[in-house]
Amino acid sequence: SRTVITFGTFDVFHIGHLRMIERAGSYGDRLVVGVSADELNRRKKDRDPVFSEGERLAIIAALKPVDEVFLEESLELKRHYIEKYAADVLVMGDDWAGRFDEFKDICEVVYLPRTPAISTTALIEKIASV
Ligand code: C2G
Repeated sequence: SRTVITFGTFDVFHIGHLRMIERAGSYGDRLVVGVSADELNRRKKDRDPVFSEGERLAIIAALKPVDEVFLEESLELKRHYIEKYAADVLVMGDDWAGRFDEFKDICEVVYLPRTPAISTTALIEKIASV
């Protein structure tokens, strides 16, 4: 059996997130998703997520292709998470292309193209302008 791992914030869940999770799942038969913690977002982004980590985690856990979820507490723990969940494949959006090549010694690393023209930031702007 093949385990796939992917990571994301998945804030204001949208079709681009769903497509990524579905495509990630197709690379194996067990899909594990690391949902980035509020504290991790606070460190790497200019705004706090709209939905809390508990809410984002609950949404991802309820998706059909997802077998297991956990909170991603730090970007530096990727190797640890890959090993802990015995992932055979790491799937990431191509906005991260090349950034996780260092893990090719323990798993396959795949970058998939993002769904064009949709993002959480664009959605927030669209809603704010209604
Ligand atoms: N995504 C996509 N198409 C979009 C928007 C997002 O395919 N239009 C994908 C991203 O490429 C990513 C996943 O959906 O694979 C989650 O996106 P984000 O929540 O933006 O993830 P990010 O904040 O980049 O978190 O450890 C890495 C981080 O946790 C990744």
